[in-house]
Amino acid sequence: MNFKKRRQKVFETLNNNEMALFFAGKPVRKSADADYPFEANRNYYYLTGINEPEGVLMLIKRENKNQETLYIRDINPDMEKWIGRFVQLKDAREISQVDMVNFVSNFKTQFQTYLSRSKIEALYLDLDRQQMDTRPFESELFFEEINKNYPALPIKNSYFEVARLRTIKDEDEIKLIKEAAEITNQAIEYAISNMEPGDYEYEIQADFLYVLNKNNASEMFDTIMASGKNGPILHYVENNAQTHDNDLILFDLGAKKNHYGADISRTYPVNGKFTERQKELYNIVLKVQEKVTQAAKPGVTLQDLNQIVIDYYKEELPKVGLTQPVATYYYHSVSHFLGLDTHDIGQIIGEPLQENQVISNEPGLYVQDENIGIRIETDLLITKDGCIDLAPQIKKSVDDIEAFMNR
Ligand SMILES: [Mn+2]
Repeated sequence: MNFKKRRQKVFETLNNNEMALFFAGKPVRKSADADYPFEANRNYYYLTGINEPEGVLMLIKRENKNQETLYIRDINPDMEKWIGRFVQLKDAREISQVDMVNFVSNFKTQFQTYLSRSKIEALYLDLDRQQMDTRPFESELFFEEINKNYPALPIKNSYFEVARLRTIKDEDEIKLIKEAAEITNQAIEYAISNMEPGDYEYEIQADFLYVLNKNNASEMFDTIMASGKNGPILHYVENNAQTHDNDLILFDLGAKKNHYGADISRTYPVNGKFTERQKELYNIVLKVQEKVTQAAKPGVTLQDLNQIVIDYYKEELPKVGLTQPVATYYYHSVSHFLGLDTHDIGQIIGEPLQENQVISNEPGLYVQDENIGIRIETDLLITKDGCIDLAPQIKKSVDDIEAFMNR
């Protein structure tokens, strides 16, 4: 990964004598002495490649030079005996391609020196806020401290610029998403090979996870295995119901490896054969997914893509007896960005797609009265004049699915 090039792009958004800081964050306590599994702030990771807590990346733009310093967690030999080897200075230098790497215990002193003895005209912090009332991230806590102690220093927000950079994927990122899609494919095929009516959803999930673990991969997000009446619940993750003959089961899942993952949905007949009614509805969803793929290209917005689904459903659903408003049967939208985050950042409502963005294509159809939930999702790379499916190998036609499940 070319982390240096990414930082270069951040420098391009700074003026001379401006400083930008990015924080890795700290583990969040779960209960007693246990923390939630730690993952570094993704903007910090995106710019450094370091997935450890406590780190700080400092960028200072000067007239003739871009100065980069990375502060990593101090080595603690006692803790290393408990939780394993910490990233060392040399490792951090190699991974991040930052020449000046230091321990974070030196950060505050050096930061103070920069502010008092060198010209810093503004400070950029990565002020990521999705909702009014969530727990503040490290950057916001630092903002409060600076605001109090350096009231004359202008603070600016780098979040939107970095988010914008993250929407454009480089070759390495695309390769990793494709690899994750292939592991996802293998795991799905294993799970549906073993699946039969009467299985509990968690048993099918266990087969999926088995293949992920065998590949040293994990879940991109909590796996959804929603059979029968659970299908219409968009983010159903309990996965504890028993399946029945003639049920559909909706998978929404993805493998994640090296921080990148796939976001895939498929819908299967538990017994290996769609009923006529299931087939009829399934093919409507599949058809509209193709239409979205045909339309996805630079210049088009995600709202345009969603409108394709709504317009097609308005025309087709009444023909199959679904006469309520479309929103009764389809209550999400067809696409989001995908990257280090499943619902990746950087999406501005109404902004047209650009080359090298990666988006999901996931029309769904949910008929509660009939215990039917169908979603078919793949991931698209936007190209110069169209798009490429990053997971074409994951079967989705009725014929391909039935042939595979009954082979
Ligand atoms: Mn999705």
